[in-house]
Amino acid sequence: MPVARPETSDARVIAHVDMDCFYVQVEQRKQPELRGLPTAVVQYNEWQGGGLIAVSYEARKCGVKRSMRGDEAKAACPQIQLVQVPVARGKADLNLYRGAGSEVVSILAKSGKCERASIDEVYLDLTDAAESMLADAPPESLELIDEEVLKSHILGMSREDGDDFKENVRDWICQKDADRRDKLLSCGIIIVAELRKQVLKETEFTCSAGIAHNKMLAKLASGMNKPAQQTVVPYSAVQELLSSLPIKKMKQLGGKLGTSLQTDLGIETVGDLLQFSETKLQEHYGVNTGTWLWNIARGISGEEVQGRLLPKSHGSGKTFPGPRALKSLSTVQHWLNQLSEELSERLSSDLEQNKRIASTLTLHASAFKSRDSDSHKKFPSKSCPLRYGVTKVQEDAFNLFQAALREYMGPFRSKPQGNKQETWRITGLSVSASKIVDIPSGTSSIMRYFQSESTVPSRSADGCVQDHVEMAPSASEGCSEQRSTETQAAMPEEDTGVTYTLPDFENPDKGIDPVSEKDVVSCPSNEATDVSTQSESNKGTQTKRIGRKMNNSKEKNRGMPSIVDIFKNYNATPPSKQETQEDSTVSSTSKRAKFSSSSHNSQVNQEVQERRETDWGYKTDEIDKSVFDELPVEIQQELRSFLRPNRQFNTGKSKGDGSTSSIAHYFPPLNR
Ligand code: TTP
Repeated sequence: MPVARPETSDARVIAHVDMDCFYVQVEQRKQPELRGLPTAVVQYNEWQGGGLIAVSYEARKCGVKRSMRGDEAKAACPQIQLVQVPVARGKADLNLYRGAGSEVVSILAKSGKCERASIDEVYLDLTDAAESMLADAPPESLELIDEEVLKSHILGMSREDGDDFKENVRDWICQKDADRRDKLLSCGIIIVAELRKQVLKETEFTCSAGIAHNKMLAKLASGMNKPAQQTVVPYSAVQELLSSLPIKKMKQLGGKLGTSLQTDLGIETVGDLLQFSETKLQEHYGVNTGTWLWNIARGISGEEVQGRLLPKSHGSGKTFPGPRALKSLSTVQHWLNQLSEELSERLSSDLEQNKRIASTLTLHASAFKSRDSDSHKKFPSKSCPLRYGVTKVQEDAFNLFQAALREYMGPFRSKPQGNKQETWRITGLSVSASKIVDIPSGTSSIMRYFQSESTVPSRSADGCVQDHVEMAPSASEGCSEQRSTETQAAMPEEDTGVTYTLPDFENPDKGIDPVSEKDVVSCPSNEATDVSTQSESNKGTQTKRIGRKMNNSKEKNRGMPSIVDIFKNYNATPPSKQETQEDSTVSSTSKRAKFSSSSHNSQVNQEVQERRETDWGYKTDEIDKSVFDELPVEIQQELRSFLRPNRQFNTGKSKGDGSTSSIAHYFPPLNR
């Protein structure tokens, strides 16, 4: 079925705000003597002066580029100031920059719906604010218009030499007979200029912005005039803008899809897509992608600004290019421990500051096989339920790695550690935490519980290892705060420390929900190394079941619910009576099989089912009863009242056989 097509008459006012040479500005605020000087932030390793990751506009004027190394930058601009990125755990520590990004977000968020898109980018939906301004104080009624507003670039407005440019801008903004869309944009221009001034005043950072009727156009516009400027895309200028925009410059068309459009359809600019009917595009690229392409050719995008001020996921990664590639399990484990430690730290502060918990841990790695013809095989990404606590994250990350490695090497090729024939090399590692949800209000003391690792029940969780297809359409858009630098990763002897190339996903259809793309492989995390063997033999099936040959006692321990599960339970849609009854009798394994067979289900259903599988799939006798007693008394009380509403889900359910199903049912009857 074709996707819904947004109205072309849509008159939203969307802004994309992008900080200018962000890391440089953060460093210059720390060391004001660097202001105005050509400056660059470099990775911490010393090789050839380190790779540049942010370059000031003064340095850019001297020909310095981000693709250069420190030594090259010095050759191009001898007076350049190179500042090293902060380092922790042998890798770049981006906390300083994350904090600075948050300062900006908190200022912008006051103006309307705000979406933090990456460490230094924000989308704003200013429609309400613009409509209010239009109703109360329309631009044409203003006596004074701020200089910053008058410096705006309005696409489609001619800039002839000798014109009084600012006067032209004033006329455009104040025109009485403009259509409503342009009038709303004029209000947007005034609001954004004011916001940018406020950001500068409060943080000392300059930023640039794009203002348009949708996110796609606003993002395109924000990069057109930098630094410290804003660009507007009136509805009437959209076609001209797209007709000259190289196809690869469009978000999500930088990769394979863009290449296919060039080679298969002979398309060079986004405007060239106009020659193809929607049906033709759908024939080539499928229904959703075809419609999406048809829409973008017309500047149509229905993507909403999400009200999200916090990152959607957390990630910690490092690359090991060239001779630095990792070649033994012990070095991989060392680095995974470092990355997991950083990730855990960030999860803890997210929990403490924002009362949010993440529920999925994912391992990505890039690798190659030196003696293999199959060296282009991708290293599979793996996910499992996230258990809080540094050592648990470390343990699970390493298990995921081993599972992925076995799959990567194939069942008969994996060589024991230390064997000279070992052929794998790891050039990038990252661990990330996703599916982050708010903890319901009124559970404040639970924070302390999470913070103290030692109090977390410490048994192995029921791991659910999954082939992970993607986290988000792009690292940046997904706001995982990791940056993709393929060029840097390709450099010899690079130890970037900062960046790690996440999977690149150009196909917009795949950007909807990673859950739907997963190839679920379930096994206890401590048996994750069995994954490859088992999954190989199950090729072609949607769901691979493995590692379930546990004896009874192991089976009992397996069900140890983490506190995260308890929260999930609370958040989950209550299952119907029938479903709950099924849960009490059907093992989670067989339910998985059932879920996997309903391939017609929608993505949403898959997600809900997946949640239920985790939330309601425990038999009472699978739950270690000591878990509740391990909790501090105050938490027990809190949890009791917290879980009480769930009791009613089970009313009417068969009881008395000792196998009633849900964790929620298990917890309330406490005698302490
Ligand atoms: P960008 O917004 O891409 O660039 P920028 O802010 O430095 O410069 P511009 O004014 O052109 O927008 O990236 C934001 C920050 O992210 C950047 O300052 C440093 C960091 N970064 C990396 O660490 N590695 C990368 O590959 C990129 C592109 C950015």
